[in-house]
Amino acid sequence: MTHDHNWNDARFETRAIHAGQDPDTATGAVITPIYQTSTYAQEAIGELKGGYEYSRSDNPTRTALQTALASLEGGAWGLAYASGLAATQNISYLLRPGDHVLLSNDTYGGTFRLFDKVLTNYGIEMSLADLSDLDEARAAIQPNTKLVWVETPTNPYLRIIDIAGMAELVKGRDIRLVVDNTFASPYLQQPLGQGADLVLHSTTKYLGGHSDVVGGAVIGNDEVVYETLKFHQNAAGAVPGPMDCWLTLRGIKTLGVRMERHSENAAKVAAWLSEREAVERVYYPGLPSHPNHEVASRQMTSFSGMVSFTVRGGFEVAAKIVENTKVFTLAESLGGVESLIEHPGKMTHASVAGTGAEVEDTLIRLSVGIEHVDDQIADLDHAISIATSRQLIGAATRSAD
Ligand code: P1T
Repeated sequence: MTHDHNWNDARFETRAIHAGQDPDTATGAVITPIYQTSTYAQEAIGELKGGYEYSRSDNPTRTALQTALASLEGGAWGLAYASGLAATQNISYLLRPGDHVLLSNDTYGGTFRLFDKVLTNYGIEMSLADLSDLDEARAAIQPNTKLVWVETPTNPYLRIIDIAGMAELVKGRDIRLVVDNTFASPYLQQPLGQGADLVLHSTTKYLGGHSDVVGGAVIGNDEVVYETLKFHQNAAGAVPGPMDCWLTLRGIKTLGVRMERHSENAAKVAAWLSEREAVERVYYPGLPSHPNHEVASRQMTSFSGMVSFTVRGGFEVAAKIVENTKVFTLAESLGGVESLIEHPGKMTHASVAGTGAEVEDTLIRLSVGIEHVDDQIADLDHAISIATSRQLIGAATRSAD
């Protein structure tokens, strides 16, 4: 399988369908085949037929995915991994003992756990700061800082970090700026064009888009970094299987239309929640009241499908809401066509407990899917009324005592 045509001049939606995905040269198959093989016949010792030797090192279905990912992020290269965290681990191989990593204080719990509980055992130092505040970010950079790890929008508070501002801040220093672009997807935001050195994805989310595969990716432009990461992709071996690569490619083809609808629905859900008595605060970068709305409007083309909110009445009310929706399934993860709801404090961000980066226990996170928005809103309305009417009944009973 070869990729003769360079699709990089085509528009995003065209690249999503064609980049790295030319018809198979061996058979004409229009859709990239799942090369379900671990190894490849050699003509003579070390003489490869089609450039492939062993599927941990390379596999044609993975090559197609990597080419597509690079094209969508506007990078020179892409590398795919078994999960988003495997991709994060791979980037950590750029570090040496004594190096320091600065992370946003609002970051996916698993990313925080990898730096805090695993990489610190190997001499990597880390600290947290609110990177949506550039002055705080500047003050938090240390002489041994080698990576600044930006997630934007952040998980779960949907803060926006100014990518171009952060790039300016690390310029001229021996620091790499990594942007975890999972919540936005390359359709809405392309960090390399705004000065980031590397882009990371949990392809499990919007890129895969159907909650049927776990994967990760790193995209960049620097060839020396590529050689190091590519070496470790093979040497450490956390690679995705061909079926997983194929599912991710299949998802990527519809990324543009899905992100349009995710964003449209989430904007309506966020506006509706903002008007509810039971809702204390809504976090959505598309709301003009969001503190980073201006930065979001500058660096994203729309605001994606993630909405977080806090409720009045404590943990009990939050728990009742997440346990009483039907269109929104109570589950971790995000970015699929179906809506999900979760309690970050007890679920995705349980690993930040006791670290100072905790989330409120009245916080609920929504991954707004592409079902009809009226059904999504009716579902939330129903769950909120169950949760709050129980609270009212409880209050009435207490006052009658
Ligand atoms: O789950 P995995 O594919 O390993 O990706 C980790 C990851 C990395 N970055 C971000 C921004 C993420 O949200 C995640 C995974 N997040 C969830 C499972 C979640 O529900 O938030």
